Amino acid sequence: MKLKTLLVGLTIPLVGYAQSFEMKNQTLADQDNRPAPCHPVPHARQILWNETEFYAFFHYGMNTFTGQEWGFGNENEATYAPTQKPNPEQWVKAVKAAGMKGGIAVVKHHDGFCLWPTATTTHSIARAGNANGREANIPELFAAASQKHDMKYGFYISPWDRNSAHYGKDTYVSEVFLKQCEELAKYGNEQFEMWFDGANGGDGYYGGEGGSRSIDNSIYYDTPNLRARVHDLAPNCVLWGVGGEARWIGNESGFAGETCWAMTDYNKGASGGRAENGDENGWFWNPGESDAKATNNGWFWHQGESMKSAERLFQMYLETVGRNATLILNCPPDRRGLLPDNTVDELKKLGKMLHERLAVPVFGMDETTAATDLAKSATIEATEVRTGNSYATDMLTDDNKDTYWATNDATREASITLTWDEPQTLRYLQLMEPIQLGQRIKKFTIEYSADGTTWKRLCPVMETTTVGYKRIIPLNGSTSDSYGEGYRATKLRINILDSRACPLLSNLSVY
Ligand code: FUL
Repeated sequence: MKLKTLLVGLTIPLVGYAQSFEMKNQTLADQDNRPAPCHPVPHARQILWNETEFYAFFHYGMNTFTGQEWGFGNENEATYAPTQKPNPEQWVKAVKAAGMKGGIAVVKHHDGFCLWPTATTTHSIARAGNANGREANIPELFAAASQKHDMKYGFYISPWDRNSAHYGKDTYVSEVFLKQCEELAKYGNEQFEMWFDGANGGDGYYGGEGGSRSIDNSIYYDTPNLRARVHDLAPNCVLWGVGGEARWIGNESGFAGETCWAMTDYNKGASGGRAENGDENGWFWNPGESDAKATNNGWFWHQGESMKSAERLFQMYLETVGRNATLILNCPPDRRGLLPDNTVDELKKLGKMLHERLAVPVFGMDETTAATDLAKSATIEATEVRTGNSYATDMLTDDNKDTYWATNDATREASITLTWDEPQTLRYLQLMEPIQLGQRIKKFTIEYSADGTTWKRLCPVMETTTVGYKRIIPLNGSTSDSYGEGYRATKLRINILDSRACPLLSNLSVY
């Protein structure tokens, strides 16, 4: 009886949160001796999402014209009047030059104003103040530009709607919000993420009724139904935040914890306790996304807007993408519906840095100017290689995320040593786990040797605990001044000291 109750209790959240708990062949029956997955493991769409790594956020809409950050919902639609025809293709090209792989356009913020003509409300561009506004269907143009430039894309649709008379009632969810999500899901089934902010309730215009509406985020939006309906139309679209398939990293400053698990414990709240760190024992695959501003002011464009420096943005990249989170970097278009020149320029500088320091492929940059991956010219040896054909250390440098180095099942500690014939200058170490088999590594250290016999510890002040989808360690231990002089070395050693199951690594790069 007790067991039955327990099983029922277990089944509900697992189904609800789209986890894959499929049993794989276990070691003895499997001739390839494939390591068993260490649960929880991501859904295939969550793996694809993780591979997007670095993408843009475009906050643009009614607030761009009122100068506000949170519109009340009573704005006259005619206030939305771009001085030129908005050009999302310019946005997409600018962020591609920064090494980004996609973007999310805000097409409805909390004020409820929709940047596409929709059957669900009159508070939309259909009543914009000029033809530039009325004729630019932003999701349609953004989707087309992203497809043309081979960039992933998705939309931010605020669940909280301060304009709608229905908000707070059941009719809002069934007749407005779900329908809007479905309308947007139809702008291309290759969308990678829908962004559902957690801000909700409180006061608003609410169709003229005003007052305050309070809802319970965890049940009001009928999330299981929302997930099913969006996934029918866009199967690889991860529903962020309220959707429960990826989590907020817990701050808007552009950093994840040095320890960062992709799992959370739902019992500790929607973010699963400390969102910056995740939870080693969490039941849900709920990976972290860090939303941060490239500018110094609000999420929306404001007069006199200035950009953060490329060096500061590079630091954010190291502290998010380099710590097993994704980075969604906000670049707000102005009243012309264009990214300002200073944004475009700084993004270009960032792209150059990522390319020259970490070999990030950047459109328009020559491969010969990319950082050299020194792991490819090293002899790599491990203290142990799993019995079987395909788990040797050469899997670490074959540029294939599906192949990996592995140890035998009982092993929790192992070292990997890279040796070069000539001394090399080392600055960054990048490691990746094959997350389709779960996140495993709990602790590691890094050492180098200049003469090949004596060893010195690198970056002892950083927590070198988790790896996950991707970990990038600046070897001098500083993310703000990471490039520096580097270390002259003939050997580099990574010592894995603990792991949730036998350790696996799919990639090892050194720059
Ligand atoms: C927040 C919103 O309330 C902000 O306005 C912004 O859209 C940010 C990305 O998410 O929670």
